[in-house]
Amino acid sequence: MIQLYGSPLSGNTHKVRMALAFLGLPWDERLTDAAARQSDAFAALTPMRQIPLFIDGDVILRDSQAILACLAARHRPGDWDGHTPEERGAIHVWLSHAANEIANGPATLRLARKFDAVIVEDHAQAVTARILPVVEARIEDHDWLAGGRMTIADLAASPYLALMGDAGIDVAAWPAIHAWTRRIAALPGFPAMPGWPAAPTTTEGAA
Ligand SMILES: N[C@@H](CCC(=O)N[C@@H](CS)C(=O)NCC(=O)O)C(=O)O
Repeated sequence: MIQLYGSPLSGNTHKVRMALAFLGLPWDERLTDAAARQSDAFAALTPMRQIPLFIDGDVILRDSQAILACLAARHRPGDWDGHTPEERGAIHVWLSHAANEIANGPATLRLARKFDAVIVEDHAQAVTARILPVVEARIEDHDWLAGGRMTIADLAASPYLALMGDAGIDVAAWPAIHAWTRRIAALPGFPAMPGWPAAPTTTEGAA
């Protein structure tokens, strides 16, 4: 069975958790807290000592974006990872934003607010101010980040935007992003994550 080293409040872990749940794949989640990440046993599995870490038989893969790409290629090729070269390119734009601006902006602000991490606040605020309007503009008139359906772009980019309230960001200022994260929460099999906005109710959906 697939093993996923992660932690309940890790947005990066949640990217993989969502993919596994939407694919209907069983997995065994191994709680890997800060102490466990520093252990020699964990370092032997991944030199970065970071979660998420995905293990399936002989395959050991780190980095949430890389794990999503592997799962898409295995289980939803040409769908979750793009139908055409252009769509693939568009998906990779968002994988890069997830690993760069979203990680260094909203995710970093959340680390400080929720976990007391020491950060360079001005930099995190500046990166956040740059990326949020870009996501909001895309998602204002599209349901999904790339292509006309959910792809790994949405799985990679959404957790730290769904959790922006934890980062001290005013959710009301970003209504399209908020609605998109709720759309993701409404997908069949969505695994719960503390702080993720709830799926729309049936009444809202009918309105
Ligand atoms: N690029 C990696 C970043 C992973 C990451 O930053 N994980 C955090 C938890 S969400 C972690 O393990 N932090 C501890 C550390 O960096 O030492 C990914 O996308 O998976």
